[in-house]
Amino acid sequence: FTFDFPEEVEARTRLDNRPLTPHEEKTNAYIRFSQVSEEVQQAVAERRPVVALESTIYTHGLPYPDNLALASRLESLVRVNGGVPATIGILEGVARVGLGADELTRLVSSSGARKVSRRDLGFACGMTGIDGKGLNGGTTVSGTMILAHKAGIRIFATGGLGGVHRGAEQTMDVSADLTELGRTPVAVISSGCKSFLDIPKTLEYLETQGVAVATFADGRESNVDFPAFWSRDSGVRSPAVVRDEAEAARVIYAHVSLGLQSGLHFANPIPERYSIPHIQMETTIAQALREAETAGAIGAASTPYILAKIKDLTGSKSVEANKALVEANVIRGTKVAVALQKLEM
Ligand code: PSU
Ligand code: MN
Repeated sequence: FTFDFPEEVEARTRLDNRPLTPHEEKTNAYIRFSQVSEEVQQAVAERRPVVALESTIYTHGLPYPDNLALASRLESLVRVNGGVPATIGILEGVARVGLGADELTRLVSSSGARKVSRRDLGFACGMTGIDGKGLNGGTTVSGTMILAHKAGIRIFATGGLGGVHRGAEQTMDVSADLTELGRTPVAVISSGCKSFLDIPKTLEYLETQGVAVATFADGRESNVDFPAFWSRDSGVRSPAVVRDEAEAARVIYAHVSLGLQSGLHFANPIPERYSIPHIQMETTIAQALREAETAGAIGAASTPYILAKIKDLTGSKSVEANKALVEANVIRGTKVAVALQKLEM
């Protein structure tokens, strides 16, 4: 049987990529919860290399307008390397894949944007603020993966992954990024995870979840560590290595062709000249963790609090390193997307 909708509603349904609810069918009132930009839709349809970018690093990581500068820089890095960027976030209650320049500015300059992981998506899109408008939100790795996958995007580049927190055997604080990687077939390129987390437990958890984890070898033959964000070393051996972007693309191609529904993580060690030795970061991290505990920053507030403390303690050094590594990850991610497109042609 066929639905008989007004043309406009039909067009919007296609954009939103979801069937109408019975209520919407009956009333013809259509609520739009998500929207993929024309450019991204077209690029996905033409199988061009699209790279997803998250927005929590802007809403919860950097002040305005530094965050906007980084956001535009990352998008242009995707473009000059032959890809199409898709910055993802929640703007006025709509989950957007491919935010335009004005929309990006509105999101990253807004105060009170939420941090949106899988559990928060329904709230962020379903509730209204006291001003009666929809909410704004920066999507985390998990939130971004879900929306990227819905839009048909397979590559996503960012700074760092959430993980299993130290003391998780007491608090059970395990980032939703890890379970998302277990259930959503998107490849995330990042600089591993920060060592305020428990890296061995994080890798164990990813294995349990069936997540493919490899580190870019960069010419090293053996003893490659899983990187710890600011540090190329972590004292923990990476479960696997890939030589270059082409090899990463072949792994993704095989993984997806086998019908695996889990995700992949390719760790890209921070560029050498920005790397801060693991041992050196430990003192700073220990202090940040103590202060987080004193302040009672737990749950979703924990990661942003610890990150802000580390930023205070290390000053511009860690911020510069942070920007350098996310740029390197975006370039790498785009090259993987380009290599994947070649395999599929
Ligand atoms: N790690 C970083 N930088 C970040 C984050 C993690 O080095 O900005 C952000 C990402 O958006 C990540 C989220 O998905 O924090 C994880 O938060 P939690 O630990 O609450 O799951
Ligand atoms: Mn958590």
